[in-house]
Amino acid sequence: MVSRLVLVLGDQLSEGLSALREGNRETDRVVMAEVLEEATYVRHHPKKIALVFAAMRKFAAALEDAGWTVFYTQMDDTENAGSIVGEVLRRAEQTGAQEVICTEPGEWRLINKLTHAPVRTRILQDDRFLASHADFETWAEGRKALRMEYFYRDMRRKTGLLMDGDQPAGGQWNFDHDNRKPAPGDLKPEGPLRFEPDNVTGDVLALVEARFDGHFGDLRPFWFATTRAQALEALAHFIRHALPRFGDYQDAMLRGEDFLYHAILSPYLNIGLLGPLEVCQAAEQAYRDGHAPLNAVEGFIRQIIGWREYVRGIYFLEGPDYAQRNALRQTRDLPAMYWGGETRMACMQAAIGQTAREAYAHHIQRLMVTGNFALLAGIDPSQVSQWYLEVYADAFEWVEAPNVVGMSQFADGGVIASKPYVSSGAYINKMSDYCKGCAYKVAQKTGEGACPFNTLYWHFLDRHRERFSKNARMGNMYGTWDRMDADKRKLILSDAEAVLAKLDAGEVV
Ligand code: FAD
Ligand code: DLZ
Ligand code: SF4
Repeated sequence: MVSRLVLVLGDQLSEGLSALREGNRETDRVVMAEVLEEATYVRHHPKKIALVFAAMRKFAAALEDAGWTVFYTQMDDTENAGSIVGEVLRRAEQTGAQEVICTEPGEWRLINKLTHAPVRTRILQDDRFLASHADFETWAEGRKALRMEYFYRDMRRKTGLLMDGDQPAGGQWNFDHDNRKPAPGDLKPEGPLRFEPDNVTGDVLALVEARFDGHFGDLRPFWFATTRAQALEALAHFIRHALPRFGDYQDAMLRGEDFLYHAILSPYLNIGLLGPLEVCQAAEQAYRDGHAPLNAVEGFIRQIIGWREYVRGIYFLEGPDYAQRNALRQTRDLPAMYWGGETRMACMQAAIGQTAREAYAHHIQRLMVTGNFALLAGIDPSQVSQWYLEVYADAFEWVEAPNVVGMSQFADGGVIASKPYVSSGAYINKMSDYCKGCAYKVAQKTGEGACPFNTLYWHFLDRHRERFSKNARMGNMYGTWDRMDADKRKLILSDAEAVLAKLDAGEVV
C-alpha cells in the first residue's frame, strides 16, 4: 500500500528537495507531470517549456536510479488530467495514497490551488534558499525601508562568503562603482556552454514544436543544460571564461553579443539544477585562487545572495496581490513591438530580438531598455509582468514579479526601489552601441527623429510630479526640468504625446 505521494514540480529538480528528504523511497511514490495548465497559464517561450520538460524527464530517471518509484505523466499521455492538482488526484485515486507532500511552489497561484485541493496536502519549506521566510520577516521587522544592501550584508555575514573574519574582503561590502564600464566593440566573449540535444531532449523538442508552436520565440537551436551534471559544467565554464570580466562589463550592451560576460545560470538555479551556495562558493574560490578580481566576484555573489534572496523575500512578504499592483496607475496596452512587431528603436529591436531567439536578455537590457520604455510609456504593469513571465527561460513568479512590478515598473509604490529606474536615451547610448545604427538620434531632444526615450523621460516625470518631486533622489531631475525654457518644455511634452498617440494607434514607433 502506497502511503503518500511526493509531488515534485518542474522547478523543483533538486536531489535534496525538502519533499524528497521527507519522503520514503520504499513506501511513498513520486508524482511528476507535464501539464497543459502550467505550460499555458501564460504562453511561455518554447525554449522555456522545452528546458522544463527535458530537465523533468531526466530528473525523474535519476530519481528512479536512486531507488524511487516515479509516476511520471508526459504531456501527450491520454490520461493526463491537464493540471497539477488534477494529476495529484488521479494518482491518489490510482494508488490509494491519503496524503500528498510537496515543497512550497514559487507562485501564490499554485500554492493556493494545492492548499485547496481535495486531498490532504502538506506543504514544506523550500530550503533551497539561504534565507527562509522567517529569516526575511525577522530582517524586515520594524524597518522603514527594505533596502537590499543591508539585507545583503547580513547574508554575507551569515554565509561567510567573501569575509575575512568579521570584515568584508577588500575592506568594502560593495564594488559596484567599478562595474559600470561600457564594452569596447572588439570584445570577443566566449559565451555560455552549449549542449547538443540528446534523444530525450530531441523528443521534447518535437513535442514542443507540435503543441506550442504559436508561442512567442524560437525553439531551435536549443542548447540549454538539462541535467545537474551539465549545469555544473556550465558553471565551471562561466567561472573559467566569463567571471573575470563579469564585473567590468556587467551593465554593458553590445549589438550581436547576446551574453557578454554574464553567467546564463539563472535558468539552472531557478529550476533547481544548481544551488545558490555552491555557485557562490565556486566564484569565491576563483577570487581566492587569483583567477578573478574582487569587483567581479563580489558583484556576482551580490546578485545571488543579495538580489535573488531579497526579491524572493519581498514576494512572499508582500502577499498574493503583489503581482497585480499598479501604484502609478499606468494603463496603456503593451505595444506589438514586444511581440516582435516592427520598431524603429534599435535598442528595443536588439533586446526583444535576442529575447525571441534565446529566451534571455541580461539585467540591464531588461531594466533599462524594455523595462524603462514600458515605464516611460505608461504601460499597464500587469501586462508588462506577464510579458516577462512568458518570454524568459528563468522567469518564475517569485523572482519575476518583484523584478518587474517592483524594481522595473515601480508599481509596488517603492517597496523595492527608492526611485523609479527611468532614463533618457543618454544612458543607453553610454552603455551600448545601439544608438549608432538607430533610426532615431539620441542627441536630439525634440522634433522629428528625436529619440523617444528623451521625450518620454520628461513626460514621465511631468505626469508623476506629485509622487516624485519630493523624492530626495529625484530633486535634481525636477530642478533641470523646471529650469528649462517653458516653450521647450511644451514642445517636449507634445512630442512625447505624439509618440504615445502612435503607440495607441498601433503605429510603428
Ligand atoms: P548574471 O548577470 O550573470 O547574474 C548572476 C546571477 O545572479 C543570475 O543567474 C541570477 O540568479 C542572479 N540575479 C542577478 N540579478 C538578479 C535579480 N535582480 N533578481 C534575482 N536574481 C538575480 N531573474 C530571474 O532569475 N528570473 C526572472 O524572471 C527575472 N526577471 C527580471 C525582470 C526584470 C525587469 C529585471 C530588471 C531583472 C530580472 N531578473 C530575473 C534578474 C536578472 O535580469 C536575471 O537574473 C539575469 O539576467 C539572469 O542572467 P544571468 O544568469 O546571466 O545573470
Ligand atoms: C514552468 C513550468 C512549465 C512550463 N510546465 C510545468 C509542468 O508541466 N509541470 C510542472 O510540474 N511544472 C511546470 N512548470 C513549473 C511550474 O509552473 C512552477 O512550479 C510554478 O510556476 C511555481 O514556481
Ligand atoms: Fe534606443 Fe534612442 Fe538609442 Fe535609438 S537613439 S537606440 S531609441 S536610445
